[in-house]
Amino acid sequence: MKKETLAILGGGAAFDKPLPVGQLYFPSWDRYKSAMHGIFQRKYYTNQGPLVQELEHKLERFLGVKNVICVTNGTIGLMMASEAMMLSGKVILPSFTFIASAQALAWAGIDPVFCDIDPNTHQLDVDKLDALIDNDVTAIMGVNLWGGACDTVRLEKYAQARNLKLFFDSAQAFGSMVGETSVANFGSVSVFSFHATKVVSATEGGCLATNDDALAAKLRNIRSSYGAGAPVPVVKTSNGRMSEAQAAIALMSLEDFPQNQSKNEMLFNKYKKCLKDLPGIELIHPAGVTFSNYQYVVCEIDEKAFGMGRDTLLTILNADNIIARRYFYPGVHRSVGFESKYQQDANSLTVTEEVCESAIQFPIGALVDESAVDKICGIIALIQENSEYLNAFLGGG
Ligand code: T4K
Repeated sequence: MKKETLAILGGGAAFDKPLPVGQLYFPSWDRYKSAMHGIFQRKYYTNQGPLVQELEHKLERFLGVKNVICVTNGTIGLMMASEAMMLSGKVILPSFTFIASAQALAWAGIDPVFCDIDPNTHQLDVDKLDALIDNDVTAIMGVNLWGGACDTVRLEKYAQARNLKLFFDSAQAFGSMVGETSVANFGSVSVFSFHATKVVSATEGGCLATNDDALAAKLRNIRSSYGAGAPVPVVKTSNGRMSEAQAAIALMSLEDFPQNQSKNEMLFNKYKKCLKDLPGIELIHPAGVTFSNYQYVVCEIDEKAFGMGRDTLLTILNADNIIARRYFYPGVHRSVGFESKYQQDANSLTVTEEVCESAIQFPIGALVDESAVDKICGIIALIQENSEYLNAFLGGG
């Protein structure tokens, strides 16, 4: 391949349509029509309808937990968890996460305290917690990233020993397992996202999974629905109800999870093989799990060894319709609403700062196949071979 074939240098885009990073599950039109037909026949759109109930039961079995509470999206799930657990004061979480993790705490009136991450796994670094603990810290929110998990077992012991509450943002870890059990079985509650980009999709959606019946009863009341069961006194309620249309898609997506997971695993391994000899680009493996949804192909770009910075690479790939993304940038501690308050944390978040500048996520999921991965990796190699020229062309580094 010659450098002139790159779209940024005037060649045609490598892909006719944008190739995104998300799973983007679409069932066949016939399956979709038949699911919608059922909803139309029942004349029942929302409020703990039969499809939501079926989904909750199936998820309880799939995740191996006593209670699943389906909700409109993962963010509201995190907000509801913060309220139901009666969190107060400060809660520790990583800054290297989607902003919704911290925003949910802010909505519940909590002060987020940001912890650094492990450079090899990108997961919360348990060794850095001690320095952040004071009398105002009441809980830890672990975030299970990249289809992997933070050190859930160690975190449970750590929280228990200090009488801290513990819960998990598992938005990116649906289906992933720690030892013999799903990630849902750690902490008081685990929150999953069923956003369209996630391995199981309800277009928008999410769920909370907990083995604590009293907490589940509270969560159902906070969500507000006919499925709330016996009323439990809760100060704040919300509308987190999942609609029947969302549940219909989620049921199909859950049924197809095994095929989608194994295709993702195959594509992940293809990326691994194709990128292994390229200097300066390191693939991050889903950490801390015995089984992963393999829905995230995340690499770190070492600017010196690769010959080009992450952002320049991103610009060139995007021109070719390879819609790689720089999740997460900036770190939450540098985002609007948190930056002035948490400026001081930058010094203690050295790994987070580095990874925010070097991490890049590549396309995987329903719209990607083996030949697309070959093509993407070929283009990355071509970019590297011509990094000096391209840097000069784009005036970057
Ligand atoms: N905690 C963590 C750790 C999370 O990762 C998330 C969500 C949450 C909490 C909160 O859960 P939710 O409240 O979202 O359920 C995306 C997703 O919106 C978000 O769900 C996800 N994490 C986050 C990491 O990424 P955006 O704004 O970057 O995504 P967006 O809409 O730009 O889509 C990504 C790519 O997919 C684009 O190239 C466009 C393409 N796309 C997207 C959709 C929805 C399509 O081609 N078709 C589509 O239908 O946030």
